[in-house]
Amino acid sequence: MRMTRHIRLSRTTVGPSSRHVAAIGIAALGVLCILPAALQAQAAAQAPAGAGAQLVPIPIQLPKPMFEGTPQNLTVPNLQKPLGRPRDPFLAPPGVTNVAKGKKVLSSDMEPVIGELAQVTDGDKKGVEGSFVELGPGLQYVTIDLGAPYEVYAVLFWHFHKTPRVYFDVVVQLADDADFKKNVRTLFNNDHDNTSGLGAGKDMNYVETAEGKLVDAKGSRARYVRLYSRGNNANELNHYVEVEVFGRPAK
Ligand SMILES: [Ca+2]
Ligand SMILES: [Ca+2]
Repeated sequence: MRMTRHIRLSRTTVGPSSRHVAAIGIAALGVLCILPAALQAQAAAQAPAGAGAQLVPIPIQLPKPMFEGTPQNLTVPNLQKPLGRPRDPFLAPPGVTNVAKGKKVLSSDMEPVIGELAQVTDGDKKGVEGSFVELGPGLQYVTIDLGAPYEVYAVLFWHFHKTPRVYFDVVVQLADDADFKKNVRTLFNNDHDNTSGLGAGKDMNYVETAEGKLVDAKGSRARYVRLYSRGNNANELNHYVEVEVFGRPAK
């Protein structure tokens, strides 16, 4: 359901030629004019009351891809098929930006194997050596303190994109407190067998690319964002290139 909405939106309006960035804003406006009433209602429901129905693409800036084509020989179960084209624009109310940039990062591994926790929100999304932080083996998390409550529309993150990889038991949560005890909401969970004890998730495994993984947060109010993982198909370690949180200050 979470992926369906914006895919349907853009299929309705945007053909193959819409990949041009310049056309996105116009296309988004067009969407709202020609969408069937049901879809318009759906789009409006994504925005909080009083925000109006006009949604615009969130301002995503992607790093340079480090590899091309569909990864081969990845024997990972429950693996999402690559889209085979750029991800559709993700729509949110105007004024939504990456509010995680430069914000404080906490972790289950406060002394990373390689790099520093600050790299999770430093704006460097390059896939090269030196641009990711490496956390220890097994289940690890990073928590981003946004510093104040925000309406969160999307969480976009890159574990590693130097080579195609799949990170395991990826769980993304929002909460009102740094310990994740108050008002915890799970946005994404592909730990289908509940190895991590956070509950069994129904989301699929996916291959890391320069596009990152985008998770819909539906405008939920939160100050803290946490991402879990449990190693990857190449080793037992956990990595982060960058985490972006698209939101705006909560009223
Ligand atoms: Ca970074
Ligand atoms: Ca698992």
